[in-house]
Amino acid sequence: MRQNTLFMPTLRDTPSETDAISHQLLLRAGLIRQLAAGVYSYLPMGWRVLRKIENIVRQEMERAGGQELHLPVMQPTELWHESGRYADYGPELIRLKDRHGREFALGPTHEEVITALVANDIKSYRKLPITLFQIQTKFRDERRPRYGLLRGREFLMKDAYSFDMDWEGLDITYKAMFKAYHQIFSRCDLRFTAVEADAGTIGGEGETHEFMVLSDVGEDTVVTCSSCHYSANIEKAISAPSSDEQSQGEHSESVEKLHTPHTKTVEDLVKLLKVQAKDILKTLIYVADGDPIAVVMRGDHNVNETKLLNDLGVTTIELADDVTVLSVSDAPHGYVGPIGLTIPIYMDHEEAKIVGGGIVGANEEHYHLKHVVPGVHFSANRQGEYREAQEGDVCFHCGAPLQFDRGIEVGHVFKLGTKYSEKLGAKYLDVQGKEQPMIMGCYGIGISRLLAAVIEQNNDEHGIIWPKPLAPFQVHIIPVSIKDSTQVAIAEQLYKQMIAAGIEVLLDDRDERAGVKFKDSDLLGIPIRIVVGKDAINGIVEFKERHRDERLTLDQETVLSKVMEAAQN
Ligand code: 9G3
Repeated sequence: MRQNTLFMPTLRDTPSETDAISHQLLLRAGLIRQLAAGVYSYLPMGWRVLRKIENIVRQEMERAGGQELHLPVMQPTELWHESGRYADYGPELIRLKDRHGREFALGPTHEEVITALVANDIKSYRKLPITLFQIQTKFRDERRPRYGLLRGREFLMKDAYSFDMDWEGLDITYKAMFKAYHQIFSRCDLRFTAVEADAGTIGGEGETHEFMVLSDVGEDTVVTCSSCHYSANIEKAISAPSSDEQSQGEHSESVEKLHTPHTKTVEDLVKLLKVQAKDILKTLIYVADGDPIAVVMRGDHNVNETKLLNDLGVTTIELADDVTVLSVSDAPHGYVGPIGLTIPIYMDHEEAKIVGGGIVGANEEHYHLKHVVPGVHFSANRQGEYREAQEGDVCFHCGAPLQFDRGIEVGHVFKLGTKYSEKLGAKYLDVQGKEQPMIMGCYGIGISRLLAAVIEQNNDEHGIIWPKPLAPFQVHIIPVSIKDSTQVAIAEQLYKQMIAAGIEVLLDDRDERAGVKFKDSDLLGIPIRIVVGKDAINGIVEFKERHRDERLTLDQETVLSKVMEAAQN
């Protein structure tokens, strides 16, 4: 392609209010433009890369046995009523009415649509298992779209859905998808890790994994063991406090009432009583599906609300407001304690080990109680895994230190079981002629998010450094001055030669200063650059790769073979 005609509006300066490097570079290199918050246009260079990502995904999904189809964006909301999810997502589910007043949702995902489709046309075990996938625009009205393509309101997703006869079959399909995901992210030259994830409200009955690209703009926290390679999203991660973390506390003495004025937080209490946070047992009041509950947690630990929600088997969980706190404890939060509460008390099984007793709220404003021993002075209705893993914890498997990294979720695979097939009637007749529900899985990759994630991991101060399989072009030919007829002639000759050899090549035929050409070339990040400068008269050109500083001077005749060899590896 000739750059003079190419629609690639580069920006010299960093656009304001962009807080992710990928967002800045996508805008500066002229790959995307924002139409509205979280809504983007892909310009030619951005679209070329997106299509390359799509094709890698397509190839690997087909290699894993998936069949590509294409589902509508407009989904009758009857399906969402049938699946019972209509009310689950609130304003995030974008709805509209057609001219007849019928309500549709703009598809945020397609479990309902695909399951209704399969329910209609697959009835026999002979047609199972089957995995169908699409690459489709999704709509999710995020409250705060941000970081450019990393969290948009309209984005491109590959979503696949599998239908098996039984759980054993699903296990085989799940493993095949898992392997395909490894292939996909490896071919995109990404550093990624698969982590155990929380099945969340999608109600997956089985395991679920997320594929995370490590990056400091990632919104997820990944907990990884440095030795046994346990890895999980912090929403799900379990860990053990390091042994010296165990609260020593004094041996158990009788409970003592302390006057602790104006100590609404753990920090206030630590300061006033000159104790450590781990000697305090804080009592948090939550409302779970409308009912108040108490969670008792060590002062230096945090509640993992996802674990709490899953353990209680409720749909919603949130911290109680001040009125609710007063109604269950007679004291404002900060002075709430477990002794005397009449609501259910949940305690993390680690907290139960607080030897020597801890300091708790006295359920009386400006007072706390000391030497309170769980199981002696109060008992929890239930002990479970409610604590959020934190820095300093050790692996519960092998005791090694845990690492905490931020990650961008680029893929998510789920074992769904019968959650949708039951509701939407996807049943098949088994070999005995008996009707059985299909066992489903679903598998997503954020395609547009992947484009941004690749840039997050492949950039320097000059711009993007595309992994070769994804670059918009393989070679960038730059004649230093288009006023020099020799340089233009040789550049054109090399350009035609490479096109004939099937190489994707961009020729910078613009009438621009050399500096501008080189800056744009570094910004766009094409892997191989051929500069045709003053030595062209002697048939000498310069060869440079974007990810290396070294420059080679080559005879014009050897350029093609050098490019062919460099383009492959
Ligand atoms: C909604 C809205 C947002 C959503 C969903 C539904 C996330 C929703 C989970 C999934 C699960 C998998 C198939 C591909 C892989 C992920 N956000 N999820 O179901 F109505 Cl507004 O999408 N779906």
